[in-house]
Amino acid sequence: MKLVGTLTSPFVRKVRIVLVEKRIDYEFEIDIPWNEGTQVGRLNPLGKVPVLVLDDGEALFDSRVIVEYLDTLTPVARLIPDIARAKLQVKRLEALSDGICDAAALAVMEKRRPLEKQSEDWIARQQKKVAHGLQLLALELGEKNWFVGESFSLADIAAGCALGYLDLRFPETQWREDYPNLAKLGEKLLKRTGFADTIPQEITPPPKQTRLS
Ligand SMILES: N[C@@H](CCC(=O)N[C@@H](CS)C(=O)NCC(=O)O)C(=O)O
Repeated sequence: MKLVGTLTSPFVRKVRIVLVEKRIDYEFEIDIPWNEGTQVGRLNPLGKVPVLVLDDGEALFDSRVIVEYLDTLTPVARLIPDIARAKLQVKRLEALSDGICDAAALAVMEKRRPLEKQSEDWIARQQKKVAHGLQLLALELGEKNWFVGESFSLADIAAGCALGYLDLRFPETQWREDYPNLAKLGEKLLKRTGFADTIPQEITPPPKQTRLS
């Protein structure tokens, strides 16, 4: 299977981490949907990454559908619990973390527009969602080791990706100072290969086809 995405997207990172945790081999194709010549629109009419292209050619999107599918492929490292209530908690926290990323990305895009076209209100609105989202994430984690139950799950992966994305796009966000419990979780997550190997960076992409396992 082939994953199409960028090195900065938190949604792509979530999928890459799930692939590592589940020990699934895949090919990674870097395609930036904003660039001229992007092929993303051929795979996903919404023009967004990640897209997972299955061996039979079917293209899966978005990241939540992809990770749910990947979790069914092998019993190695189950990331979404079978028990309905726990699954709901994991998916809710994933939605919260993804929502933080959506709002942060919208604020970034607005800031990239010419100054005279930018809306301060719009940026403030998105920043408020990020701030409130972080507040709830910290509350939900409390003093626990992991977000749901006693074990690492997709909720921890999604939250870690949101925190990493804030470091990339809003390094001035004081989430570590404001929420020491999230800071502790962030440190713990970075000890996992999947997280350590996918820290988002704005760098020149490597050659288009890269074999990863
Ligand atoms: N809900 C989607 C969000 C995907 C998304 O927003 N991807 C961004 C990159 S971070 C993108 O491809 N944007 C291109 C565009 O909006 O045209 C998911 O979870 O996969």
